[in-house]
Amino acid sequence: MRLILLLALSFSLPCFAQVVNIIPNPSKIEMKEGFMDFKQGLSIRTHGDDAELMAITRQFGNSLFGSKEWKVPQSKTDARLIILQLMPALNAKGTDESYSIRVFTDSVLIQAHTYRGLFYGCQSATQLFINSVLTNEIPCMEITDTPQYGWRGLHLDVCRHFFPADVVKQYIDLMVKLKMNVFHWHLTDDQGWRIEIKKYPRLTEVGAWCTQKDGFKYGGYYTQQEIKEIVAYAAERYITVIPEIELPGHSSAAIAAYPFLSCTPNEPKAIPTTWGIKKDIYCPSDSTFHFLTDVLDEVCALFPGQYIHLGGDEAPKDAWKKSAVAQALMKKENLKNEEELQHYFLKHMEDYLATKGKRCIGWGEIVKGGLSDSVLVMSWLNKKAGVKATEHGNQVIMTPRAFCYFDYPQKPSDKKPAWWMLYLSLHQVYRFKPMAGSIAADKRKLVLGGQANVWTEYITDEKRLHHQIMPRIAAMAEALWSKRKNFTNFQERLNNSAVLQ
Ligand code: TNX
Repeated sequence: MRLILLLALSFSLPCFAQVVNIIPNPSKIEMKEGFMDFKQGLSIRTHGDDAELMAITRQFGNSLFGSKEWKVPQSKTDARLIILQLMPALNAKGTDESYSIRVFTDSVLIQAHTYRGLFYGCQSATQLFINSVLTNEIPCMEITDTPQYGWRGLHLDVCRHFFPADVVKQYIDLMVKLKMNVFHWHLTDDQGWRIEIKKYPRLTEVGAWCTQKDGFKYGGYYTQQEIKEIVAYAAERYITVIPEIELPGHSSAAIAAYPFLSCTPNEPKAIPTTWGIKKDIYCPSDSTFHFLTDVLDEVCALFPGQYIHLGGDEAPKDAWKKSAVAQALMKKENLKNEEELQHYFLKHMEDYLATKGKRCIGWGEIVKGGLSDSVLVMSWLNKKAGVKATEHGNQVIMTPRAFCYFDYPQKPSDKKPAWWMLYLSLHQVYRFKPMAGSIAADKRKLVLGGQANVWTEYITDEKRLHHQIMPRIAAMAEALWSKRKNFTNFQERLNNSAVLQ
């Protein structure tokens, strides 16, 4: 019987997919003879007892034995062993994310060169076991796995609608299961400023709240303590958090709190309750630069990662055209137009970040007014800005909206919430290839990866958030991690996954 099953496994893809059910699909799976049955339970052992290994083991135990799907009775004597082993290698980089899993009849060996790799091995093993709880056995096999892209991001806009810290942690939990490693946290926008800045309390006293038509005060923000906790929570899970502090546009909330930031400080200011592109943007004045460097001081202290995202998208130049301050600065710095002024603005902040050892990210529009050498470009309208940036030698993240915008409806039967939105099917997300297109072969290494963006104009609560990301996030994870792709096979693994329900 087992022999027949094994033969079926080797020759039939759908059957294979159900037995070795891991998303994202590992690079290589070699089936071996025999089965490991774990009806008597499993027990995790480690080679070594240092703190990081222990933390990984603890998390592995929680995700496996703490899962509501796990109903295997535990026997102390006959439990099968899962062994975690770090295998440092001389040439392995700290960023190495690869791992291997070997399933023998009586034990499972998870090995990696780095803790990060070991952590990912544990994620795959969790899926392997939980998806086999009906039979309590898995075939012997050898999995070797390494990701295609090093940047596998997921973004969340907490400005248009606010999501409390525990929802953010659940979001991170989902990323963990799918081996995603960058959480891009969109913390400031027109409709809300969501990060406590001690030096400027009005940013959250005023800027985090808007008064809706019915008089209801809507909003919220994260205290610095909450932010520290989330950053640490993510770090324990090998996820880097990248904060986005938008400039010079999408800044109405900050301007409502501190009108001196606008080129028209005496005009009435309010936090908008409508969506779209707003014309009141930061004025390129000394006091704005001073404010922003103060803000970035606090931001840099909270986020240990290498990158800070400074926005740069959708900044209409109407206010600058009419502003004496902006025009005088253009003249002084010999800038030809307002796009060059935006470049100057961003470069000023980028240079400041560089003094703190940080690198700056900007949305695709920043290629318009001239590119600095070190800025990382996030190409969102399509891939053109990204391609242009690679020609200039800059690193890029591809996140074209036709593949990566999870605020778009999943299918025509979903209510279409806004005129600008296209449909984005599961299949379309799965087809996403960050490197495809007209990128010269020698520039391809500049494409670090991709990410899904979740703008929340129409995502009002946690339930809707879940609806928008599931299951497209699984397709994105596989698009970014796996070299072996097959949509039918992916759908089958997805439908049979107990871990991703
Ligand atoms: C464009 S993507 C925006 C956001 C909107 C989004 C809606 C980007 C850099 N800017 O401000 O929320 O479209 O899909």
